[in-house]
Formats: sequence, C-alpha cells, structure tokens
Amino acid sequence: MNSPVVHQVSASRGRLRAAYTLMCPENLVENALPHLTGVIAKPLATPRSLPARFGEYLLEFEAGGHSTRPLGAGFENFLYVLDGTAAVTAGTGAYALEPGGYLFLPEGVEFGVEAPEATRVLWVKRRYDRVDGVAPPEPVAGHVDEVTHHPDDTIGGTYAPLLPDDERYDMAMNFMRFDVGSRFQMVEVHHQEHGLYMLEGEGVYYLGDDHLEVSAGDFIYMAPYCPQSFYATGSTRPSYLLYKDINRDGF
Ligand code: UGY
Ligand code: MN
Repeated sequence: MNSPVVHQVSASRGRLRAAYTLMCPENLVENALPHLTGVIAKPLATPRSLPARFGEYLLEFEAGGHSTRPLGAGFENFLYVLDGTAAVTAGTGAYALEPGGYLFLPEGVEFGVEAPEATRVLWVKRRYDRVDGVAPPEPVAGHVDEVTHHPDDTIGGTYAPLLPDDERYDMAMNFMRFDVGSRFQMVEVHHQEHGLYMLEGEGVYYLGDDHLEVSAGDFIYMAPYCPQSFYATGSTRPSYLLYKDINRDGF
C-alpha cells in the first residue's frame, strides 16, 4: 500500500519566544520597500520584533534592481553582500561590493545601490546613539577575507570584527567561524541584542530553554539577556554574521 502523502504546512522550525525569534528561509515573506525597484525585501528584524532597536533586511535584487533615490536617511547603515555584486554610491565614494564585501555608513551619509546581476544583500540599520564628547564614526568599506580573524577559545573558532571597536561605534558586525565539533565554553547572558545570520554550515543554538537546529540561511534575533550558546555540528565549519550593539550603557 502506498503511504499517504502528507503536506504539513505548519511544520516549521520558525519560532517566536519571549527572548528570541528564529526565522528560516521557508518562513520569509516577500515585501517591497520604498525606493527600491526590482528588489524583494525580506525583513528579518525590525523594532516590531520583541525589543529590537535595529532593522535587518535580506534584499534580493534581480539583475538591474536598484534604488530610485538615496536611502538610509536618519540612520547609520551597513551593507553586506551574500552573493552577486552591488554597486553602491555614498557621499563622494563608489564601491563595487562582491560576496563578503561590506560597507558601513554613519548617520548623515545616504546611499544608492544597483545590482548588475542577481544579488543578495543584508542591510542593517539603526539610529546612532550619540554621546556628548564622543566623535561620530567614519565610513568603513572592506571585505571579510581582508580583516583579521582572531582565534577565540571561548567560542571554539575565530571572530573577525568588520568595524573598528572604539567608542565612536555603537554597533559591531562580527564574522564568526567555528571549528567542526566545537562549542562555546560558556552560556552568554548580556545586555546587548543580536541579529544573527547563518552564512554557512549548521549547528545547534541554545537560546534560553531551547536547543534549536540551525543552518545556512537562518536568522535569529536575540533580545537583551537571552542566554545563548552555540554548538557546531555537521562536517563543515559553520559561520555567521552577528550584529551587536556595543560601547553604550544601555539607557
Ligand atoms: O560577541 C558575542 O556576544 C557573541 N559571542 N555572541 C554570540 O555569538 N551569540
Ligand atoms: Mn552574544
């Protein structure tokens, strides 16, 4: 006898819990954003998700997709190319970003973007947390292969800050890569929040009371104080891109 075909549309790894969300590729809904044409936007985190104070979006450009006027006014903005090519203009600069290429623009520097081929970009934006006596941050352009990857035994791999870690910057974007079979040596609980985009491989994320299987393409929002720890599974080295608010007192 043939087995019945089961279509369990409600079977999904996506979760909303008190201190985190997990969104998987099959959960993501197509949106349009103003002043972007030929671009599907998939919001991953916004101030509508738990207490998030930042926005993170997966932008899927068709060939020729582009902005129709400058974007990012009133925010600091970070772009990271997952695949394809993004031609970005900002202030007096022009940047051709390849996969792994990124650009940070401080508040006050708007940008235009165009993709000559099918391209996927992560866009992070937040309001700059200005502090009296602290100079504003500078633009930063780079590539993940050209920054220093620091070994870190507490996470079982390497972390690479893509932005300078000094008090002008109120956000970090860290590229983290894990050894096969490694795990965090502690469960972190901290006052900062995270936006985590899995770039490669797979693992198990411990979040609060849950252990969740995660893999490339998944996104996790972690609220402040969410207990967190990662175990690398699978046969390749997992990596993720991690947003974190830094260098501020939390008020
Ligand atoms: O920097 C961090 O907070 C980082 N170790 N957290 C994480 O990967 N969940
Ligand atoms: Mn953390």
